[in-house]
Amino acid sequence: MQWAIAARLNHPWFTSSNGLMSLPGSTPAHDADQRVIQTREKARMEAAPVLIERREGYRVVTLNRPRHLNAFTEAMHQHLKRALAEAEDDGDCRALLLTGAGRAFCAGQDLHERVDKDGKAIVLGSALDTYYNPLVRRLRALPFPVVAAVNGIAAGAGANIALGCDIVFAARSASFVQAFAKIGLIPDCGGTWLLPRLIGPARARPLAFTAEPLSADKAEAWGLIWKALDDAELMPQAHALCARFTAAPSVALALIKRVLDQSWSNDLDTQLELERDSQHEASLSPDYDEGVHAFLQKRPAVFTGRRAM
Ligand code: T3D
Repeated sequence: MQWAIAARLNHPWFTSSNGLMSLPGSTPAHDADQRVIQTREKARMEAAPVLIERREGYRVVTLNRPRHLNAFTEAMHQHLKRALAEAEDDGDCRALLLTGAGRAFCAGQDLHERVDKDGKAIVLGSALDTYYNPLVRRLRALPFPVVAAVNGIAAGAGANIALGCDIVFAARSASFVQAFAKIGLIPDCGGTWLLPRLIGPARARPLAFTAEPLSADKAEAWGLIWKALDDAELMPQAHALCARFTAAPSVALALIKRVLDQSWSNDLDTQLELERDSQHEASLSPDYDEGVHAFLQKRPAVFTGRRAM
């Protein structure tokens, strides 16, 4: 603790003449080793197409190809797939924050990977089955809220992956572009399903036909996203929401996600039956017992997020 304070105060113990931090008793050789490790770590972080940060009770996943506006490559898909699987397997993870590095959220498929060695555009058959469709399904199946913090432009698959998250915050400088028609494709990643349902066909059609950008403010006004925020507010608010979910009754939240998703294709009778069964499941969780007792005892509830014992 003392060391941390001294470091912050730029104590001579910790700051060598070259500006690198050194611990008491460290030698020039040790400093050089540290420098190599730091440089390697920095290079590894810069090269990783997806960054994962573990916070108390939730994870932050950052699409990390800023020079290419975080466009999706095969490698990025593989890293993202692993990041989501690890988050799902981590019993302590109760929310996930998805964002992009640099000035964009994601510009969709990296089009450099869509040209073959003869310079011809690659014909798309089952390509979506390999990465995009499983990705959208995986995001929907995660048993906790996925919060998108759309930090900049979200185009093509990038737009629809953001919109497929549970809660979408967007910076006021961000925009959503159904870029597909510009390159002779149709909206994918669930866009043709989600857009008419969220904003109606009268708005979905021109967005898809023209590929015109939709501002974050308009996206909020149209009910396409939860909130447009001042740029400086985006990450603090997204983190605050994820932190809040870490103290939430996670079993109920997982059920809410599933029941709301299934409502899209259920009639009322089927949905009522699903609500009955899911409510039964929720009531078996210790958090329900805690919630009721906390209310009756006029105190804040302390949820554990545990399943029934
Ligand atoms: O293929 C399948 O499996 C089917 C699935 C398809 C899903 C899809 O996502 S299809 C749609 C693919 N995405 C696009 O068509 C969007 C292409 N990008 C743009 O239209 C524009 O870049 C933006 C509107 C997103 C942003 O424009 P702007 O002016 O802010 O930036 P920029 O200058 O165009 O881009 C900056 C750099 O990122 C630039 O690189 P450079 O020239 O500086 O070396 C640009 O080439 C690169 N970049 C942007 N988007 C992509 C990209 N590189 C590869 N692929 C991209 N999608």
